Amino acid sequence: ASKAADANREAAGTNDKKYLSEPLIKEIYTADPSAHIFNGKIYIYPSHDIETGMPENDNGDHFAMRDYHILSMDSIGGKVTDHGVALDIKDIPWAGRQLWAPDAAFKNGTYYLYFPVKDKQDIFRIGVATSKSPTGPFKAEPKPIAGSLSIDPAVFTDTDGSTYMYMGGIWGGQLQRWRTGKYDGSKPKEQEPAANEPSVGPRVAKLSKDMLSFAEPVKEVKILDQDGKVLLSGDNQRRFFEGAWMHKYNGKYYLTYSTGDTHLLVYATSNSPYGPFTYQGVFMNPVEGWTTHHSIIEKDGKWYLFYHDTQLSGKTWLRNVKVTELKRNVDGSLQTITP
Ligand code: FUB
Repeated sequence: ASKAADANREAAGTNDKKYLSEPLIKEIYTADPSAHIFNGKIYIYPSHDIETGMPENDNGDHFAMRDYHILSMDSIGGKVTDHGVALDIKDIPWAGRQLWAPDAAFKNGTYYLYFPVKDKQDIFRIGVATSKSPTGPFKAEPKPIAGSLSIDPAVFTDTDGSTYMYMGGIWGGQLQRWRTGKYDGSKPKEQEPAANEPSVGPRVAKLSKDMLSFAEPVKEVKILDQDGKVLLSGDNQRRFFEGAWMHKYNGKYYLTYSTGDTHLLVYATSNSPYGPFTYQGVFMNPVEGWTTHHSIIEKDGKWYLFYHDTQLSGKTWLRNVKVTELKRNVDGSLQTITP
């Protein structure tokens, strides 16, 4: 199967569906792929999954990753290169454990790698590291971004040049512990608001020109149903769980995210990057494995979804990244992919 996939990979620019559902790389386990195009080339910033023997629990302790490898390819279906270790947890001065889903951006001639990791008090914060190359090595700033919280940074640059970071994830991602604006570690780790209370929204903040800090206080993003009511915490087929991504299409902002314990990728749209967003529907049904995490890019007039599943290992904490085409209907709505 691997040889067949490699043969397909060599066939330049193939959109063969079988190839597109193959793991992009089989030598290491990778997850949470944040894809970007820099200088016409596709770069993927994934988590690097490893076996650590940590027990599997709702807090995500079994995701105990320690470094990042960046992948690149010239085209969808092209050869995938693993550029080796780009940042190691031992080189992040404030880090404790669990290097989770990263993202990247390019501005001012510099590449920025944004990453969530627990600090030495076991609280997730988001850090930033810089490099002159999209593949690193990256040098981490001495402290986390002031005001940052939780996990899964997704960095989006709008058509006017403003850059925003979306972030957050509940349960092991700790976002539910920030409801008062301060971290509250007193409650059980997976405790959400009551089922009939508003769900916990992802957070957003505009980045400063230097890309190393927030230009404004972090705000909660509201996700509403078609009647304009905030999605409830008990609505776990639709409420935000983790893994936000942002893209813009025909002037509209598309917030895409995972529903976590119901394993869906869903989307909501708005006329503003701050929202409120209105829930629209599911665009990907559950993959193999507990987590589902994605990114979306446009390349040569087509849209692609990068995602992961557990095809190679069958273990939820040892994942592999993949890519497939994301199609839209004429009204801009996303077609549903069944992996
Ligand atoms: O990879 C660790 C965590 O699993 C990510 O931060 C989440 O989005 C989920 O994919």
